[in-house]
Amino acid sequence: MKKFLFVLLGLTVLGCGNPKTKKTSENNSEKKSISIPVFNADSAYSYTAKQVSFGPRVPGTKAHEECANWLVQKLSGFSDTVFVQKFKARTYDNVVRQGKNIIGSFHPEYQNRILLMAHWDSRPFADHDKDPAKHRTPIDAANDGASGVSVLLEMARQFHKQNPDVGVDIVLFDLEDWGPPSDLNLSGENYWGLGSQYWAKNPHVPGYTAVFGILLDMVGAKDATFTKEYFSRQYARYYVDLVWNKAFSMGYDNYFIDRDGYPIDDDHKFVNEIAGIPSIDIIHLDTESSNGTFYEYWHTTGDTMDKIDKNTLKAVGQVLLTVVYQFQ
Ligand code: AHN
Ligand code: ZN
Repeated sequence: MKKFLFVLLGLTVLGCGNPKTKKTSENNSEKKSISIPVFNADSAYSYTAKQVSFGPRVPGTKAHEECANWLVQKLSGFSDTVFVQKFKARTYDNVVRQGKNIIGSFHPEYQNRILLMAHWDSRPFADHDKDPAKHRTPIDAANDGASGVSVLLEMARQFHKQNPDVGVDIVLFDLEDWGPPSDLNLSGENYWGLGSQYWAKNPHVPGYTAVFGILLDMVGAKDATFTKEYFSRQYARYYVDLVWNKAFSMGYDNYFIDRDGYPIDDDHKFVNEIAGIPSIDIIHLDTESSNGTFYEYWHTTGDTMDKIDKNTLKAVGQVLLTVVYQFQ
């Protein structure tokens, strides 16, 4: 049965009560032989390309609206329940903007849940572009946004074909990337992650919680390096080790690096601090890049489709499918 729920400004329009019956297989501690689906990187790549084809998904634009409709349509085809959470948030420039968090749930009746997250909006400013004339140009956000969403959509497609025996929520945050342009030197406020701050204060299901969360941020570039981001280690060390050790055992130690990374004010920080769900960030950190912290084309007009490599999408997607299907 498909349910299609719209949650508008935090008000549930259609209720979603907890079903009385629980699947007896839930919380079954017996060891079962579990088959893990194969993550299809061609499919994930096509989902990245589709998002980029709308143009920069900047809140308030036609591209943003069209992409939202497409994401809802895709998630509706794969998950048991879809929630569209509309919200208003004030950006650094004191303008109140409309955002839409888009959520797809699998086994909504299960207590045991894994939270999977990415942001789907595009940054309105290429403030780290080497050409200063482009510092207010919106970005394609192929990697910084679309890549994480595309991995989660391909995972959703696999969940639909073969349900994992755990509840899963895919949360696509809006308005992550409207933080102040760097030349304004504004800091110290929570200007980033406006969609995740809203969701953490107003989850799509009242009282929602999950065992742990995983945020994907810039997971599509060639030769990406995912070091162990600081807040992830502070709040969810066990899950950092779980994911990284799984990646090592699968031969993906060229992407998942056994080294500590800087603290990043990303969506997972709010999910940890406000919602209290231990959450990690799989984020492309690179201290050798020209920006000194992130992937080379971060917040530049160069964050385009040609930077996306199927091998990276595959590594992240296959590791996460393994973590989800082996979870018990
Ligand atoms: C800051 O730079 C403070 N936060 C970065 C979070 C982010 C932006 N991830 C992707 N785009
Ligand atoms: Zn960004």
